[in-house]
Amino acid sequence: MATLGARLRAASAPLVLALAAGVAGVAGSYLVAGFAQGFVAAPVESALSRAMPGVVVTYAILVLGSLGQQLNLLAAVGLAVGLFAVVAWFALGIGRQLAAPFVGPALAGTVVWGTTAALTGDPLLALGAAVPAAAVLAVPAIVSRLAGGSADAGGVDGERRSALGALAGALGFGLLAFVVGGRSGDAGGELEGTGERRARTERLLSEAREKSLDIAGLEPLVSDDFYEVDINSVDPQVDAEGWSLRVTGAVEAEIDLSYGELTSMPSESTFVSLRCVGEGLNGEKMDNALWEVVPIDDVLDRAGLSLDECCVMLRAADDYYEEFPAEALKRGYLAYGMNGRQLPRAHGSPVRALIPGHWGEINVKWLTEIEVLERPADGYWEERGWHGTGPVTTVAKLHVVNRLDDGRVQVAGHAYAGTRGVSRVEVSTDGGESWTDARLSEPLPGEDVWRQWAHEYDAPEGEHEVVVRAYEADGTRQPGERRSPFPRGATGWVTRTIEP
Ligand SMILES: Nc1nc2c(c(=O)[nH]1)N[C@H]1C(S)=C(S)[C@@H](COP(=O)(O)O)O[C@H]1N2
Ligand SMILES: [Mo]
Repeated sequence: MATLGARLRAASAPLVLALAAGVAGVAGSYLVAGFAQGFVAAPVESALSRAMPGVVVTYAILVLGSLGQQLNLLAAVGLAVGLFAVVAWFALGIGRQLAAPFVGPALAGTVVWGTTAALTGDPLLALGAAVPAAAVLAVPAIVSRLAGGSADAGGVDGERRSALGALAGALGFGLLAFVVGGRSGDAGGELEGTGERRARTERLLSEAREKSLDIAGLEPLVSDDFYEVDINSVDPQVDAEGWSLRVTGAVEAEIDLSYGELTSMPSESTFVSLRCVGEGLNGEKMDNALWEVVPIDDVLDRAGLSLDECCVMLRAADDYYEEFPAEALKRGYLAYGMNGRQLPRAHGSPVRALIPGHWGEINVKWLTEIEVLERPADGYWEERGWHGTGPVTTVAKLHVVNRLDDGRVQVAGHAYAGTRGVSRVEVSTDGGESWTDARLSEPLPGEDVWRQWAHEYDAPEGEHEVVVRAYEADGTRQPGERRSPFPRGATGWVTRTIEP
């Protein structure tokens, strides 16, 4: 008579095997697809983030930051493994009923293939999930064949051993897939263009290098590492050849502009800074780049369109959408180059919108459609409670504290006021009692560009508090009132306690 323990062990074998198949299926999908749309966890993750209530997403953004998105991706991978495991478990059961050892694996493989193909829309890459899942399930049958056909060669323990072996193998395969599948093809390629354009971007980029303050740890005026904010973990991959921008809705005649048409129009190289409405007061989601752009007004003019309605809805290949006043769009750009190269995939390749002076969220990446609306509507983030379609607030950030060799303290950061421009930054080293002007980097050309500031001072005895605040071009001082990022962007003066 089998003991209870043995029975439990017998029952656990198919579960372990099913789990192994789930792991192998997800790993195989990643191995063939990489971190792209064909990876089975991608559509699951995107569905998860869309289904999440606005308050949860907002909490995740404000409290967890980018960790929130990583957790979401982890949950999606777990769900995909679980889904495949359930499929495998049922298929194994059916195979057992029929006493046909290879029916279960074949059935599971077919269902995993169908599910993955349906989720990702890629039947060929879906084989990458189906084959490893089926192969893992076939392991015990193969082992028992090799052991001379006697199904209970190893008995209950043998079955459990081979299930555990399959799980170990699947985890090893997962590790391999993680290493091999983690390729990145994200950098923007060479930007085609005349020598004149290349010379122009080179000149502007070197101007930015020369004007950057030489301070250890301070990001230069053209960001080395431009922040990314996306509603999905996996960025869409939009082919420039097949891309076009449609202007639809309340227009006399629709526009359909191809990539070739756009890039053959006269372009400009312009510095534009971006900042995310969801970042903390002294957060790091604020950056600057040199963009290759065509003014949206030129595109509308060419089509004989005058935008007379109130608003526009911009739509993108990742199903993102944002609505804002048509007036802001008319002063905006279509960007297809970044820092002298093609727009990288992560920043919206092949074409994104740039709306000077406005929060990042309406700078729609992977842009596919501009719909002209007769009345206001809510965008993706506004449906989740944010109000991030307006102009940015003014801020001076404090990101660098250096001890100089001569014993002085050096503090530095970036200041940004959108199209209002930064004219001055003041620093206090006594918690706001007295103020001194900071040094500023020379302004870069452009209507919407940040500046760097720096200040050196003799460290007082003991702990002290440094406060920074910016002034706009017209002399307006940055408001001191503290406000959380939610829902319309953080305000207040950045304060930092410096230890002796
Ligand atoms: N299609 C699309 N566009 C998008 C987003 C997105 O998730 N999808 N995120 C927006 C947000 S919230 C910000 S702050 C900026 C960030 O641009 P970046 O990733 O190039 O820094 O892109 C905006 N455009
Ligand atoms: Mo954002």
